[in-house]
Amino acid sequence: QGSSPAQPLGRQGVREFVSQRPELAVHVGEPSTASEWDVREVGDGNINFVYIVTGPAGALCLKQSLPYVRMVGAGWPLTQARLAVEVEALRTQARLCPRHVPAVYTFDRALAVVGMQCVPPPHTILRGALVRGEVFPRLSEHVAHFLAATLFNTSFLALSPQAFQEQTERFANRGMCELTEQVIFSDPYHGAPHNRAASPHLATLALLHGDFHTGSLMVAQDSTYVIDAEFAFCGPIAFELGKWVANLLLAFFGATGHGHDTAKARRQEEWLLQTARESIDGFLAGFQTLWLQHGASEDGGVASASLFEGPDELVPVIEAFLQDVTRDAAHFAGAVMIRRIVGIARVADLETIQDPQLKCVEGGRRVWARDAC
Ligand code: ADP
Ligand code: SR1
Ligand code: MG
Ligand code: MG
Ligand code: MG
Repeated sequence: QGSSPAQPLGRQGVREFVSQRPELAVHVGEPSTASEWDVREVGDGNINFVYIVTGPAGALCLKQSLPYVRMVGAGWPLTQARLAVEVEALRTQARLCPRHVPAVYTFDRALAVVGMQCVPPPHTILRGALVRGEVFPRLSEHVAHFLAATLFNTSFLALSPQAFQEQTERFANRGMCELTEQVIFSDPYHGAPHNRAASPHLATLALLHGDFHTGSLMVAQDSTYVIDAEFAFCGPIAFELGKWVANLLLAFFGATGHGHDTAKARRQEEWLLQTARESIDGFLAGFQTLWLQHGASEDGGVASASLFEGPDELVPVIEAFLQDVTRDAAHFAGAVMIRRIVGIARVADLETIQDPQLKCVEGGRRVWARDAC
């Protein structure tokens, strides 16, 4: 749990934290200029405090985990070990996919604070941009690349059994998995006789980002960063894909509710569906390519060459595997959409729609609100 303070660092605390650490100060400015640094708390997530520090040499992002869920307060304790998991996951993802992951500069375990690369403007959180009606032509390509590279290379297909076991233990992330089980698979169904439980086959597991939704991506027209990996764990690949598609669909169902002109909203709706399709198709193609490439090597993982005669034998196996993953992703997507509508942590895509009638959608079309809405 750690013994770090239960208070946010605050602006002065941030200045002190950075100026005492040369590996951080180098990104902001000489410590002697610290009193002039601009410090803004920008945490718009549900869980942590996040500061952007700007000085003469540039900007830096600090993320601080307190021992509770920010949106609820001290009444909902949460392990601070989540930040160590986030740091490990960001480092693993940055190794596999450096273009789309911010670099970690320093991690203070005792204080539960990480200093990392500040994703620069004009990058902005995808969910907010979607509410503003924006589209990002290269997003599906970037997401497909991130998903294929991180999920294939951390799966049982690519790693040796020993390495996979070690990764599973390192990313047990028990407290955060318990939170996910509660808020996605249990709470929204109170009163139901039992909760859904996933029982994936071993090979369909990989190191997941674990919270891969539109609030965890910072986007610009030509560039994408994936942030906020505190829920990382070795889990079903389908969960990652399902969360992503579910959040694009939530934006889709909200698109006509934000007062944009009809043509803009319709264009965004089309782009959202296309992005969902293309990012999943791109992931499937990328994952298959990585598997075939891996099949030509002998280094660890059940995808190694010796198990199959050649591509003729291997391709149908890959296709069947990915078909299972895709089907499970659709099931997870349903659960994720339900939790975002009825559970804690609802989303701006729907919550910011003022007109209750516009919140009622059916099959992508607005319908007249009924009493039940
Ligand atoms: P939480 O875990 O509470 O959801 P996040 O890691 O998602 O926190 O960060 C909250 C907000 O802080 C993000 O929505 C984003 O605006 C900002 N942020 C987080 N990491 C960075 C970064 N590396 N660079 C710039 N802004 C960031
Ligand atoms: C208390 S639940 C908070 C939620 O926010 C995060 O982004 C995760 O999705 C988590 O389930
Ligand atoms: Mg977040
Ligand atoms: Mg988070
Ligand atoms: Mg979700």
